[in-house]
Amino acid sequence: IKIDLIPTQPIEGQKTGTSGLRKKVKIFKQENYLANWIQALFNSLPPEDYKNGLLVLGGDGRYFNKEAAQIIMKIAAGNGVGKILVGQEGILSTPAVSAVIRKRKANGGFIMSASHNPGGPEYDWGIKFNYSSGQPAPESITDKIYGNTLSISEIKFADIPDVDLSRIGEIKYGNFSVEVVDPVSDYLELLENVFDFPLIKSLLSRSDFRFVFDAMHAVTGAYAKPIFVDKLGASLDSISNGVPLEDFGHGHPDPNLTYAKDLVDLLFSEDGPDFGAASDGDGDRNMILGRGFFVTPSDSVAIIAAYAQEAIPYFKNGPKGLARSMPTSGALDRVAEKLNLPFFEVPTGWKFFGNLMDAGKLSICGEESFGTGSDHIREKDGIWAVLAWISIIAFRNKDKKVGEKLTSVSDVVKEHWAIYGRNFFSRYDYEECESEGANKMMSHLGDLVSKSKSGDKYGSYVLQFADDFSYTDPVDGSVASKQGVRFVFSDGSRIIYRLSGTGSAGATVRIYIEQFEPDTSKHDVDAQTSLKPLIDLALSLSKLEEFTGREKPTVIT
Ligand code: VG1
Ligand code: CO
Repeated sequence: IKIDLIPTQPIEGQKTGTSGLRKKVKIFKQENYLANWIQALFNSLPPEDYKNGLLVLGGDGRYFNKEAAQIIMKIAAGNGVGKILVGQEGILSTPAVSAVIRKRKANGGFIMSASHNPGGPEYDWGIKFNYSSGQPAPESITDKIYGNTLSISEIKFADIPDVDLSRIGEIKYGNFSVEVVDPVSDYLELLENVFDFPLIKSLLSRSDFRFVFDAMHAVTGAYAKPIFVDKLGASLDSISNGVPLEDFGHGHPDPNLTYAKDLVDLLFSEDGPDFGAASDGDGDRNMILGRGFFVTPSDSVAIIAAYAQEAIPYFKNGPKGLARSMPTSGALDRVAEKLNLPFFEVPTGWKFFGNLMDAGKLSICGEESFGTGSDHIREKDGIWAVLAWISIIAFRNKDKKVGEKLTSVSDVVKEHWAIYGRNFFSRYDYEECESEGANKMMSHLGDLVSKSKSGDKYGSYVLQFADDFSYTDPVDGSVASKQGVRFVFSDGSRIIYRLSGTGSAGATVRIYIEQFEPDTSKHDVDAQTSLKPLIDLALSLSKLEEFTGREKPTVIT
């Protein structure tokens, strides 16, 4: 094939954040914006990692993906990639990309998504590169890519026609080829090996159990029917917003109490379903709801870990180790302790779990940000989390006859609290603040940290320590510093502050608040009520209102 060498110039600001490069669509549409980044990526990889190699390509179906897919395929071919495996119509969820990379032994893959950020011409687009074991590229690679975006001078475009992504099959262009694959089959096959599908089916097909799944018009729309309905016996009307749309139906595809309001209202309505779940733009997040009950993601991963060995065949020998991101509550720590398992606390972002999994030290992990997953792949996995919960509920009810009272989601969670204690947790997000104010607030907090000492009194709380979290990867020794300011008190309560690394405009401040309560009689209190004193302390310590002008958070989870 003929390769055109197109001259270009560096473009500022192409640094990747917590999860890939995310910007407004308008920015990505600037001439060579995406092409520069893709070429910079090839300039950063060792040639043996892609020359004549296999790369996977897919995305969440958002606006601009189709155009972007053509650009990526042409540059890949121009740089000597042998073959691209792409989901039909460019669709592959983030967990599916990870699964396909692993199953097909690909060198890596591209995910076209800005995850839970809204899509459409006025909103966001994003791209992420995953490596050969299916994990998000480590910072050593993304830093190199950024460096190369600042010195790039030429893009290698293969002169091939646009590829028809609507039809499954392989198309050859000289020594380059594109294979269009079904986005669901490899991923589904993997899930069938992880879970006990007949057990799940036994619950989903019960007449006295009602399941609902909200795909939020995002990528899991492509997976929900084949998996929940066709394979597992859920009824077709249990799926809502099940068609992926380029703008997610004007929605904000983030499965939380604010943005998945319809689902929440349904579960909290009289005679609502027994189980509700939702997933985000690219299918890696999940929200789990019972009737009238919200499972916090921090509790969710702890409960999945506690039940894994009994309810999920993949873990029949017990999980190898557990891990959570730093701001995630300590509920999982208690399970690790009880099961006597290795335990890790990593910075925010899934990329930090991959090394531990590759080294055989970690099986189940999660983040408070509605991310839960395991070492079956190297990404968090929304549908996996839903199936894990259904497995738990099915396991608890497998011998019950119709008419007998079923053990519910809230029963499972409350029993867990009774055994382990409850880690009350909440996160306050202040989206799109002025960067200047947010940065000043963080440096004010940095000052507080450097002046603080153990034993200091903050109202009724006594400080154990305060720091800016730093992580040394136990596998490769790499260090990630400045990962969030935390104040940890003598009773185990924590206040954590971070700036988001996934936004596309301004700065998003996140405040995480946690307090442990061993006393069962206090477990039924609403988290906001129980955490009120600590939340007030978090707001006054940071002088948030003074620095950002915000009186109220955009999102509370
Ligand atoms: C957020 C979450 C983080 C998550 C990341 C990617 O990052 O806090 O836990 O891993 O999004 O999730 P930040 O830097 O904005 O806090 V996703 O669904 O966008 O892949
Ligand atoms: Co996501």
